[in-house]
Amino acid sequence: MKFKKNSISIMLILLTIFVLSKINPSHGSEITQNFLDAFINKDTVKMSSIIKENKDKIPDEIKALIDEAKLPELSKEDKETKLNIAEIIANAYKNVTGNIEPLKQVKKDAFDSKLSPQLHSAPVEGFHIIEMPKPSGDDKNIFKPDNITIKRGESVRWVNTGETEHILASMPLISVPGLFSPKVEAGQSWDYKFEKTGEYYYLCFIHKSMIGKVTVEE
Ligand SMILES: [Cu+2]
Repeated sequence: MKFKKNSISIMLILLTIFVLSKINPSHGSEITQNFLDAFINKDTVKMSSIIKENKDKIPDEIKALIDEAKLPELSKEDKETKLNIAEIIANAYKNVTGNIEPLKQVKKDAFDSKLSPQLHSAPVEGFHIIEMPKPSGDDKNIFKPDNITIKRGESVRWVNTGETEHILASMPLISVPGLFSPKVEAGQSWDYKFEKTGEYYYLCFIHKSMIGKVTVEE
């Protein structure tokens, strides 16, 4: 628990630094802009009061930012900035109202935006195969494929075809929980049978940018 709390506060600090370095004066509506001004001035009292005064409108503000982030003409950097701003507002909204749903949605969308298009995977001899290959050239460690849809009751086998070890874990907050592998050494594999439907968001505990998703349908 302590570890989680620490890593969440470190994430928030990193996010804050990142957003502060990217902010330009043209993000969203007046409410969003006022909130960002308060955020830049580290005026937490004002941030809370903006959320309180506009409680009913905030989920739509967040949704608008997410929709803007999906516009195809936006650069990757602008997309990330929009989603980061949405996350900060959603986080403040959660703190004021106790409603965590908008924050979950932002985090899911931010995660989804980093994945390849969803693939309807076909099992081979009872397993959907996801490789963890050796990084080549500029490539980082990845799950390949990183975004598959399977049926309930089916199994996935993660095969480490690379040279370094990996540990798979469900993302807190946004994932159906349950994925947590032991160390998967080079040349080894790990199997998991999906008994529950839903969206499983996961990452490698060692290489945090190594992410994947398994969607389990009925
Ligand atoms: Cu890894």
